[in-house]
Amino acid sequence: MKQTIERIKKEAINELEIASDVDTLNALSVKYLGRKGIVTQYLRNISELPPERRPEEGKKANQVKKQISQFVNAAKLRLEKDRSEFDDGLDVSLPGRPMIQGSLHPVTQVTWEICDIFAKLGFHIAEGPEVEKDYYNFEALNFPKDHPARDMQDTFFISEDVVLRTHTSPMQIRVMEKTPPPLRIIAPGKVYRCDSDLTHTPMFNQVEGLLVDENTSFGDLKGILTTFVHQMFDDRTSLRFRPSFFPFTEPSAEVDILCLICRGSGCRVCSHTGWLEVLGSGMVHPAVFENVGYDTTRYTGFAFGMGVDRIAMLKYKIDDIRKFFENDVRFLRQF
Ligand code: 2NM
Repeated sequence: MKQTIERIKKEAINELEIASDVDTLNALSVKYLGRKGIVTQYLRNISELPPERRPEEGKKANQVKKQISQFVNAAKLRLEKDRSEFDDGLDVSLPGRPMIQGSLHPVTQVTWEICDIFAKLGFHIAEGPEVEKDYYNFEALNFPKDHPARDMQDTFFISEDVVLRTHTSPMQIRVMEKTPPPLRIIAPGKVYRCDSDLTHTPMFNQVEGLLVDENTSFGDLKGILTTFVHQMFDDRTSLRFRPSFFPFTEPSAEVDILCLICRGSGCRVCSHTGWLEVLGSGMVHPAVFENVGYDTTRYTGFAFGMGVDRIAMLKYKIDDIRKFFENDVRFLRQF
């Protein structure tokens, strides 16, 4: 026995420490611990030693065998762990992947824009249920029992006296019931009508506004809506008020704006009239105030409503309302 077991151990450890792959470790394991391995042979040769030295040498050599074996196993585990981390595709030198960021739906953006403009004019935002009592959707708003809007063909009925709201005006009633005048509120949200064609979807979005105070005039209504249109579009966008009828307002007016596309000269979008119908409005009918217990000798007010989907179509020059509901990211990404 030329080499002592200590020397063998030292050499083995030196070699194992620089082994950087599993194949090398396996080869070293064979070299030292295999059937013809250095440590194995050493153990075998112990039988040639004088009997009194055999137990001590045998014990030392078995210890070394165990240590080398443990070292090999630990090194293998470490290498396999390193490799599996790289196999997971972790390459810290790669540039980061950009986060895919969503955005608000164009109709939501326009709803918020409208609300912002009215918020600056002192209006509070009021939101409420989309499933509504017939009383709030029709009765309190002065719709006669036989009004065509109450027809099954126009309204989604949940039961005899519960409907999907056909406008957001029920919120105005709910707020007035709980709040003494004066008040300014706008009610944004989804509304539902039994209607579906190229320009109508059974669900659409509305913003309605209400102002109640002493000495409120039609002039105030015109002022507020003119300010709104100028902020929403631009100062060149003139308004036109046309007499109309709504059960909850008297007098009532439709509000047209100068066509955003042709500026009045006539085009397909405005059906060659030069004007676009965007708002309904009027002075609140005293019957509505009576339903909420307001003093009609002291208070007057005005209200208005608009379809947000239609305004968003005009603003972004979109010709087909269905694009808003297809959820195609190639369309939605543009806003
Ligand atoms: C419109 C047009 C005209 C309206 C009326 C009321 C209420 F509750 F005060 F009676 N809220 N909204 C109104 C008036 C809505 O939308 C086309």
